[in-house]
Amino acid sequence: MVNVESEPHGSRRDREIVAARVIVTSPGRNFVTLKIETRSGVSGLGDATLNGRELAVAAYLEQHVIPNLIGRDAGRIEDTWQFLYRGAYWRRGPVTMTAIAAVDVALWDILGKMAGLPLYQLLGGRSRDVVLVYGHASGRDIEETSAEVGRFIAQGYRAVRAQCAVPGLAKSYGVTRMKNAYEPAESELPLQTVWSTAPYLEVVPRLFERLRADHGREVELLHDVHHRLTPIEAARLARDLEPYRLFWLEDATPAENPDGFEHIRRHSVTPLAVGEVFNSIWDCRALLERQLIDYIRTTIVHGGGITHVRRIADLAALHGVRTGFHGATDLSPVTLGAAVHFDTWVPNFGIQEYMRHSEQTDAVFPHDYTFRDGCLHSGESAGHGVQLDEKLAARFPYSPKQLPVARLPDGTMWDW
Ligand code: CS2
Ligand code: MG
Repeated sequence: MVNVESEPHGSRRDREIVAARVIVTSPGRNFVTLKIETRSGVSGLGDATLNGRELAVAAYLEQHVIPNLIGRDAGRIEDTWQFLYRGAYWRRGPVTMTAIAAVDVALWDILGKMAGLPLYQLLGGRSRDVVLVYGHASGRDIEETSAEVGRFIAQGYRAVRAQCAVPGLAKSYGVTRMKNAYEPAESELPLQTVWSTAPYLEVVPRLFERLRADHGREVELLHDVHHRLTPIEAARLARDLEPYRLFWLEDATPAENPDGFEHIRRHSVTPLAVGEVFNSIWDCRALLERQLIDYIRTTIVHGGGITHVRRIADLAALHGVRTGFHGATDLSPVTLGAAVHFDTWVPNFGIQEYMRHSEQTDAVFPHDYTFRDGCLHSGESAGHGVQLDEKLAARFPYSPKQLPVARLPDGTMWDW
């Protein structure tokens, strides 16, 4: 029988969860954070941000999760995960799995702080010293986009995602004139945008032809289709992009239909990335086991936390698939901090998305990860190394926002 009073990371009494609360703040954009406090005074943070559905997750945590946490042993991370997953009955889905993720990450943070170890060490230690990242370049035309890619290369990025405006469309996914990162949730009700595939399929190959001509073949180039093509259109684009050696083509076609990726694989060797909208290993399974993709993007905040995403990464590794975590600015620095530790450990690491948060966001979420020479470096603080300045957070009240929707020119509802 284990003497629980002498365990290395405090006693059972020290680890008892005595309080948990949801903090919603909007330093430039909405974030939802769960803070779990133990009797020892050690607390942990988990990100619970789901862009456009923030209050749904906050309510799920406050109404259905937090009452079940009080009195639990914060050290029983796996059992808490199983309780929240199996005990929900209505399992999976983005709201449920984001809520579970927030609890999971907060408990891993507490464990690290109690053990005095950084999260990557709790997972098994360093597999690498630095974490390769990619930045987001965009432009209103090919010329401007290429200049933006050059700016990222000049900042030391070794990998850059490139998105350019689609001729004839008023708004294009991923294209922003904002100084900071692209923020798609810009209105209380969904902005209605128009999408047209034909001009898109024409401009993208020309964009990457120009990028290779301007910047050579060494820099890693990525592109996000954002779910907008049919399988055969995606196959055509992947084939047309082959001469420009992309690091990956992302969300080429809606991934609820894994068979669609058979078409792409039949016509092209352009590497494929999918998964930011997935929230469990069951969403990923077919694509991984049939090796229909090359990078899995399902990340900690929407994929059930470290405990579950670790299982997804292991399944991916069995099939030669690497991680490529989603890292948009609508995932808080708490997720980025936890992700950099995970990326530092995970054997089958691929790349980490790094859309820089605003200075306002970074002030609310002080952290110890750093960017240098195209890579992120995890800090050595215990836990995931991200804090929350609650006093400052309180100065930024929630502001309801939703993601846009897209229709074809004839009004047909499409995928944004
Ligand atoms: C995008 C995201 O970063 C990406 O790959 O797909 O910016 C996505 O549009 C947002 O996270 C949606 O909230
Ligand atoms: Mg994406």
